[in-house]
Amino acid sequence: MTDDAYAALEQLGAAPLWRFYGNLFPAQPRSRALPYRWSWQDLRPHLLHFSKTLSLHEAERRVLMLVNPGLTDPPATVTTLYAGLQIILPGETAQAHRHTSNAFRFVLEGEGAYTTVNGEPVRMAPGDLLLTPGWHWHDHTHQGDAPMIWLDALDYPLVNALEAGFYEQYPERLQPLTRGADLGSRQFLHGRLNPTWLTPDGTGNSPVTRYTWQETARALDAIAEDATGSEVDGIALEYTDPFTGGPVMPTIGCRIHRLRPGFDGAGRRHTASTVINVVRGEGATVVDGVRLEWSEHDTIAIPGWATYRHVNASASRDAVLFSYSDEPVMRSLGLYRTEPGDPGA
Ligand code: 1HN
Repeated sequence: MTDDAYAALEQLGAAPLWRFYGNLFPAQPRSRALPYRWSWQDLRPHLLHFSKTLSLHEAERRVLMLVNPGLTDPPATVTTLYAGLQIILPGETAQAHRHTSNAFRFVLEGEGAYTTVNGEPVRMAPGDLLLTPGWHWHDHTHQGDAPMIWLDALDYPLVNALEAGFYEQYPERLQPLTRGADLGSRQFLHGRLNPTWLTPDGTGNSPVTRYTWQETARALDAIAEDATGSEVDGIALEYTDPFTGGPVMPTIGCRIHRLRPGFDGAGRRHTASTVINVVRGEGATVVDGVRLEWSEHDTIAIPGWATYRHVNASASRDAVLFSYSDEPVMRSLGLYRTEPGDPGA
């Protein structure tokens, strides 16, 4: 065919498959996301700067988005997921709203703030994981005496790609408190003794509003001496929905990893895209030949199908990583694949 013949097709809203085939059906996924590290030490002063110069009446949320250099429009951290750093000052409140995206917070610094989720005040302390399932009203209140900083995670890149994003602002700044503090967490505290009067809400979100660091640390400590762990991910525990034993959200799975002193992990890749925040320690994650050195509260992007391995740089101290990924999406759609590999470098 001549070029004219191709031009005629375009006018008719048609295209020759043979010119697109390789891109539409690559032999394996090629993520647009890049391996990347966001430095806590470099970003924290900017958060503090904006906390002094921008009020929470000017900005609905005071958040620095962690934008992957390969995913700037629309901004995302990995292809399906977002991460941001949020700061709130003593005495401040952040306007109530809700969206269909599922969200969670992982607390990095400070105490004395709470998020209200559908009427329940959920308290925040460093290392806590707080869930804000889709379409739940949420607002933040800080009653402590120092800035409070947390990592926000949302699945909006996925939800927007699926064109399922809805958003609504609450008619008042804050919603009324209608439930006991941390009730969703207290009701399932044991994890193996569930309230008989409650049933799952059908969304695939865990009913636990707050997974406290205290409980997480206790779970890690209980097996500190003799757990085998994974040669790739270290002693990795998955936060679970007590009703199902499955991931905490339909779109996002969360884990805590302890890498023993000197841990020198094996390499692996999977179709799930992953974001990591460093709870403590120093080390490196090698991703497709790129060495990402990390220390406390740095954030790391591991694109889907990128090969990675973790290293704890210390011979005497643990490293602890918090991770989240879209693995539940991949699994529920039958798209989860994994294999061992060597990331090089
Ligand atoms: C959001 O609702 C919060 O509620 C934080 O604190 C970050 C980023 C994108 C869209 C919604 C929050 C967000 C967000």
